[in-house]
Amino acid sequence: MTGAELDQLSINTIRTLSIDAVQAANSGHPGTPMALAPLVYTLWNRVMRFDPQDPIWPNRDRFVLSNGHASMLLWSVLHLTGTRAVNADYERLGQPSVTLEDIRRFRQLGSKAPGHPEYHWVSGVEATTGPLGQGIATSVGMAIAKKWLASRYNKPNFSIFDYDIYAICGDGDLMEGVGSEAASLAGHLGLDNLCWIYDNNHITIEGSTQLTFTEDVAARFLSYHWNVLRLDDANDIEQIDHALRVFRKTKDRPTLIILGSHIGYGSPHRQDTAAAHGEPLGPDEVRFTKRAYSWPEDAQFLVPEGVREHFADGIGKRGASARRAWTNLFADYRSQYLELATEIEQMQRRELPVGWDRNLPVFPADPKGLAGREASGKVLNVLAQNIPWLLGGSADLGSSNKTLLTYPGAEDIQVNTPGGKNLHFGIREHAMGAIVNGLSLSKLRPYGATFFIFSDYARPAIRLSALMELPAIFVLTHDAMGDGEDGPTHQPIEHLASLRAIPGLTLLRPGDANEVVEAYRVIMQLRHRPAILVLSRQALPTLDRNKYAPACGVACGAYVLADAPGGKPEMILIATGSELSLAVQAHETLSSEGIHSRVVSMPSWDIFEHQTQEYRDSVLPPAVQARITIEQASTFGWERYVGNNGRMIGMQTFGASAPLKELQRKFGFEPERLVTMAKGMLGKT
Ligand SMILES: Cc1ncc(C[n+]2csc(CCOP(=O)(O)OP(=O)(O)O)c2C)c(N)n1
Repeated sequence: MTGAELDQLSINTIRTLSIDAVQAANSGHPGTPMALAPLVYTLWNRVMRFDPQDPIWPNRDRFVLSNGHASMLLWSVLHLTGTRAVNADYERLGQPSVTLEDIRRFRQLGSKAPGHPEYHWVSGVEATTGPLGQGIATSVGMAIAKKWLASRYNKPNFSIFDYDIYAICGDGDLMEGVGSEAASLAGHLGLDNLCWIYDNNHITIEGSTQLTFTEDVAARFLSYHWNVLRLDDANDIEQIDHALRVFRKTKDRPTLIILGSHIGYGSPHRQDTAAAHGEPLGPDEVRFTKRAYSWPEDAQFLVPEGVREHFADGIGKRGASARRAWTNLFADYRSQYLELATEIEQMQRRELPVGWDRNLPVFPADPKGLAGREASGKVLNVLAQNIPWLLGGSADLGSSNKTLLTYPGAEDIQVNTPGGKNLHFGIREHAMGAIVNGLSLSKLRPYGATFFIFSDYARPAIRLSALMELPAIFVLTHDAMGDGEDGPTHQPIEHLASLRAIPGLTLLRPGDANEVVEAYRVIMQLRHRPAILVLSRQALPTLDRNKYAPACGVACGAYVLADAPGGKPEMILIATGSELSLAVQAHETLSSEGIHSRVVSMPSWDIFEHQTQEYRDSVLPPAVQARITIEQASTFGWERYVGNNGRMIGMQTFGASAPLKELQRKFGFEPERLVTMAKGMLGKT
């Protein structure tokens, strides 16, 4: 067989595996894999430096399938290249990542060929995709990360990081706002290691793009400072190969390849939306289509002889030799730059460097105190010096979020300073979330910041951080009514409840400056969970830790901050964040009147729920049913801690525009209200 014949056979194998898998699952999208098989084939077998034997080799090219509904493309190539599995401890396992049996069981429970690409479930998947736009936006974070890594670690004759990032996308990805936000930033940063290939097939689920998407995409991307290439035939692999090589030579700007394609290519009758989306072809169509590919009509899940070998000769050989060369290079590097090499190794395993928590501040008791965001800024500036690969920024609110790193040498990340520490995301919260994910997938330790209210704008990406189990950090300030005059558009209400509802996400709302320090201590040690730090704008009293329990209790999610004599309370006040000091004041008043209360500081439900039953009962003794929670947010969910007899002080409406003190009075966040309520509950009015 000639090389060209083997190319075609391999492409048709990807196509027919996709057709058969979708048919067997009776769900999924066969059309896009059929049309994009030549692209994916060319990219993987001719261009990408990826070693199927070690899919987490640090200098591999990255591949992101942003149109995740075409996941069969990925399952096919991972299978045909014989990509090996890796476990959670980063150990390479002998077994394949995706077996033919997995593909037969496409979209079935337990299969390593699920409906959409899932990082952490299937080795070789670089990012979880499916919500359109996320993949391409995440790829921008990957490209920023690569430039940062190269800037810090590459040395003369040691090109330790020189990989590229490829993302495939469809109309949906380019319609979604997050894709535009990210593309704009990618152009601004001149990310010439980033290539998006746009499947310009003029079709989405509801029909032709004439219905909704008639803009000039090329002109848009040119205005973003991208290089734009056009290919009119998605089946011409030589053209595709050439365009990918042009990308690799292009400097100073990212590349968009606009690929003209026809969905469901090769299916004689069904180049329509149904064939593309959510519908298998049906048995007759499958036969016609296979005939058009000169394929045995009755064969299913057929991998013809020579196809696996062809991949082994292409990506297999190229990837293995690239990795071998890199491994040797890294060994030499290690002997010359031990410290830097150690950093790279630690980073790959998501470990922290020795001394990562040295010089963390301890804040003295102070009734005037410090804003949560101020304390956070001080801690971040220490941590960022201790942990070279901790970096991040804000969506244009750095000076408000206090996330700007201000120590000497903390540069901005810009085109000419890709190794800086301060990222400026611009007013692009959604892209920020996805970019933070991309940085984290590249093993940096990133944070992104904005006002808590605008977590809504980043939420889809935050949800994916949790789904991917990434230790991303989101610093969200102005967490309640503290910026009173901005009014209800800026006052979060339901945000705590809604973010607490995301599985696998650790949310902390610390109550004073020392709790902020301890919150960071907890967050930094997370390796496979994202964290959200919810911080006040306004100053909060720094509690006297000689009088009250030490702030290290934060590590348990909730702890007894102030207690009744002998640890025998009649009632419990539970508070978070800015309401903690109100609870303490109420407790002092109650104590002076001989009422035995306990204050529980509960910065994190999630962490508390991971403690033993014994510990949880020691903090919230089941026998003490008189409980009040206080939090400047929706009370939704607090029922679980106050029980049937408890009371909740929170928000039932949106806030209002007024100075903070007035708002606190209007909405009942004053210690006197707690005292009255507590006495009422105990029948001691
Ligand atoms: C955020 C989001 N909205 C909606 C969907 C549902 N969806 C899946 S595929 C698709 C159409 C995508 O069209 P296009 O990007 O052109 O892909 P193609 O038709 O080429 O496969 C939609 C709307 C989704 N996955 N994500």
